[in-house]
Amino acid sequence: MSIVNVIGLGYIGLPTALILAKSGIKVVGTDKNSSLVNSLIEGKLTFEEEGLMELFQTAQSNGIKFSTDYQVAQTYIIAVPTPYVKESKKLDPKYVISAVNSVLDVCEKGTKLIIESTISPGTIDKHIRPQIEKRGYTIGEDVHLIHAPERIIPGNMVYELEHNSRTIGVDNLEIGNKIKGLYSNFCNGEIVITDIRSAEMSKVIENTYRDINIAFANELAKICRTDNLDVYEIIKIANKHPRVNILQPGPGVGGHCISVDPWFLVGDYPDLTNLILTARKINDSMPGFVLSRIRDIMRQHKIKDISKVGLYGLTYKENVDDIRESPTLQLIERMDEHLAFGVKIFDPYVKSRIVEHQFMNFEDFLNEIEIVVIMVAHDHIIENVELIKNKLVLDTKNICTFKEAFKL
Ligand code: SAJ
Repeated sequence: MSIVNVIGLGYIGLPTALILAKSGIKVVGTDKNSSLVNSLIEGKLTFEEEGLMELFQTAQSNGIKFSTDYQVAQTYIIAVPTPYVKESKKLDPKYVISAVNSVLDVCEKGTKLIIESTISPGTIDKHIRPQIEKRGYTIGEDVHLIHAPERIIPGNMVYELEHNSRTIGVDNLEIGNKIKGLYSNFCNGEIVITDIRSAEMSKVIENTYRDINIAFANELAKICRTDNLDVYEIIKIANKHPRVNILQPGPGVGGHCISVDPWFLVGDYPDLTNLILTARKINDSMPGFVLSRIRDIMRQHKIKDISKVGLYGLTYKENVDDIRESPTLQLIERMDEHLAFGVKIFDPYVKSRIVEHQFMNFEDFLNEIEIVVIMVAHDHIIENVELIKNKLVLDTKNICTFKEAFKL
């Protein structure tokens, strides 16, 4: 049986490799980071995720292998990062291009090259096809290109890998059906076959849709604050309407997807993306809004020293250890710009020290502060909410039921 070589063993590649192996496929996971590969070989997971350990154990007993080398194979799944350039907001395809080149060095004729990484619409035509052709390969004969964007949500990845619908973008239906066959080994959701550009675009607009909807909730929070209305009560009532489903306001939008992908559209269609750009700006303004709420509370209670403020939560959302683009990091950056140094930080999911004044122990953290700002609704704080009742609390995630808590 031919193997599937999964390239990039991060948040998407690793669970994908494991679930393929669980379904009985021969899988080798490849990553250029040798310490990550060694950890996996030693049986240690590189991030925490519900159900991932079980999946890992099953994949191990089914013979999954990990390596820093690209394998000779018929099928490759590329799940490497696709960062964006901060200034231009455009996607930087360097890791995908480099992975494609390394695949071309070793692949068999007729190989199926599946790109799962999120890419901006047009990336395959603009960057990947020319690269393959430059190397003298004929697309459709030597190499078949596929874009199968992932859709799983951190915190519920294993479940969603099996149950979400998927998109397969291809140049021809025959290959599309083969890839559909591969994914249906573990995916019970509907698998839609389309062309590559539509697959690229649909992925990016899914995240943009969510960004816009979160921005609406955040704008409502600001409106309600001005008039001293309870935004959560208002959203709850509005959502009783059968065709209304407003999301929840919060301290900002983080993660490597929703806060990033809409920028690809803004970068590529600057004259056409008014709504999308405005939504991005609203969500990006939220850490600043939290900062102004902190200032209000400090003034009201005559607290002058910012080091009496503690931010609870560093990750970009609850019950994950991922800090990419997190609203708390955005907030700290803003504080630094305003020369407000010394704010205290705690997150039970972040085990290494990544910011100044970060505490590793919750009680020590509480002992140092007068104001707790809940930035992330980890189960840990929900379970320990009694411990912060004697503090001033700014609850940006609406988890506190006691009426003294300040809200967004
Ligand atoms: N957030 C709010 N209010 C809400 C919901 C979320 O402020 O009502 C915030 C979260 O706190 C977080 C951010 O938005 O900071 C994003 O979190 P999320 O849970 O909405 O989404 P992600 O970034 O973890 O995952 C998204 C998902 N996409 C969609 O829901 C359309 C996931 O399915 C994708 O696979 C993933 O992006 C990706 O990789 O593209």
